[in-house]
Order: sequence, then structure tokens, then C-alpha cells
Amino acid sequence: MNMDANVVTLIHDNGSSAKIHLFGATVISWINDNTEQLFLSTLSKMDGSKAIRGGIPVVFPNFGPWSCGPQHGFARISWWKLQKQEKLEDCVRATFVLEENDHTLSLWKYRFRLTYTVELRPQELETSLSISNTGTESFDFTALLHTYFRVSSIKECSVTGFEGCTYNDKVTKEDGRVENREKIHVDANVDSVYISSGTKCHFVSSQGRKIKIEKQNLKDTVLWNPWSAKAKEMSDFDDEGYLNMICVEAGHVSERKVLQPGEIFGCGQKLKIVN
Ligand code: TA6
Repeated sequence: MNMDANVVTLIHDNGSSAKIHLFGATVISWINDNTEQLFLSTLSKMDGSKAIRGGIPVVFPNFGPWSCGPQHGFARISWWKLQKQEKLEDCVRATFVLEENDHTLSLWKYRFRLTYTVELRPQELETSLSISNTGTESFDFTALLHTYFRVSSIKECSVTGFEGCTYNDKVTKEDGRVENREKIHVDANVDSVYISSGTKCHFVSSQGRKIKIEKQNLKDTVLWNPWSAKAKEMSDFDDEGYLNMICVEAGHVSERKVLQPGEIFGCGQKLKIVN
């Protein structure tokens, strides 16, 4: 498959760039100061046969296992349409759209429009998702931006912004734990859903680079690293890939959001390189 025909490239005058694959409207690259900021597995499928393993997959209408269809819903495994690409005063922006189609209706009977914008600025990447109920029935959903940050070494990485937050630990299967760490260092499989993380932002630090994650209307945050055993179990995940990534995922996942006909739910995240 011609990779370029399915990839939208944003280039800022300052030299930074972002690439978005039409499959899932998945941001697959964000290069700032000549450095790739996102993790993309070298084994990732890029042909539409399965979700892209890395970058920023868009999760909708369901985070996690789903009785109607594949885990994490159909948004990340659908072909989106590029609506427009713009060079604005302070950024370059691409806008993508996904609406119900025969496939989504075969899984989930509701009409919707997802509008996803990717804005590239110096030191910054902002991704915003607008979820519209374009049908005549209310529906409920969960949604999340499944961001894979590239780190030089997971062993030199810390994540902040969770202290005092209640979380469900999907590894130990314990719900309602309270985070007492100001800085989290990951040294094993972690899969934690922080509920109403309260904080509007997290910091991912790794060997001299710090990224600030500012969330808009996404009250929960998921922290995930498969670590070695689970990485090996995934055919599209480099066996050693877990050493160079951490997922810090802004989402609305701890309770389902009900959207009335005509209603719109706007959310997003701003990723800022702060040093
Ligand atoms: O966001 C964490 C998580 O839900 C993990 O439980 C793990 O399943 C991960 O997503 C990746 O899921 P995927 O379906 O992309 O393999």
C-alpha cells in the first residue's frame, strides 16, 4: 500500500513536522528539534489490517474490551477523510472526519460525526476531538487519546500529576487504590486507569526532555507499559519496544458519557515540550 497516499504531513516553518495516517486519523510522528517525540513500533501494521501500534490512536466509542466489536472501538481502525489542511497564523492544522458507515452501523446503530484536528506549533502538538450525535437517539460512549510517548529509556523516565488520585490497577486487579507517588517510575508492566485525575496536566520526563500534557475535558488518564512479557506477546510490538515508550492516555473512560441528539462533546490534549 502506498504509505504516502494515506499519510498527511504537516510541516511548520520552524522545521517541526507531524504525520497523520488516514487509518484511524492516527498521528504517527511528531518531530520537534529534529527529534521524534512519539513511539511507533517498527512492526506496526500500516495497511489497515489492524490498529496502528503507536503514535496517537483515537479510541471511540469504547475504551477497553467492547461487547459490540473490537477492543477500543472502531475509530482507530476506520479510514477517516481529510477535510482540510491549513496554514494559519500560529500553526499548521489538518482536520479529519469520520461519520457512521455500513461497518460502524453493523457494530453500533448510532449516527455520529467525529471531527479531529491536529495542530502543529513550535514545541507543541494539539489534538482535539469533537464528537457529535447526528442521529435521533441518545447514545453513550467512552473516548481516549492513546498516546505513545517515545522515551530514550523507560529506566530514565518519570511521569507526574497522579499524586492523590484514585486509580484502578488492571495488573493487580485492584480498584480504588490511591496514588501516593509524586513521581512515577515504571519498572514493570503497568496498566492503571486514574479516575478524574483532577490535574489538568502531567509531565513525562526522560533524559533531559520534558513534555507537558494539558488535557481538555478528558478527566481520566491511563498509564500503560506492557513491559517485556506482554511486549513479546504482541506480534506488532517490538520485543524491546517497551524500553522506549510510555503511554499516558488522556480519556473520558471511568464512566460512560451520554450524548443527546444534536449534542456535541469536545475534548483534546495539548502536548508541549517544556525544555
Ligand atoms: O490503554 C491501555 C490498554 O487498555 C491496555 O490494557 C492494553 O490493552 C493497551 O490498551 C493496548 O491495547 P491494544 O488493543 O492496542 O493492544
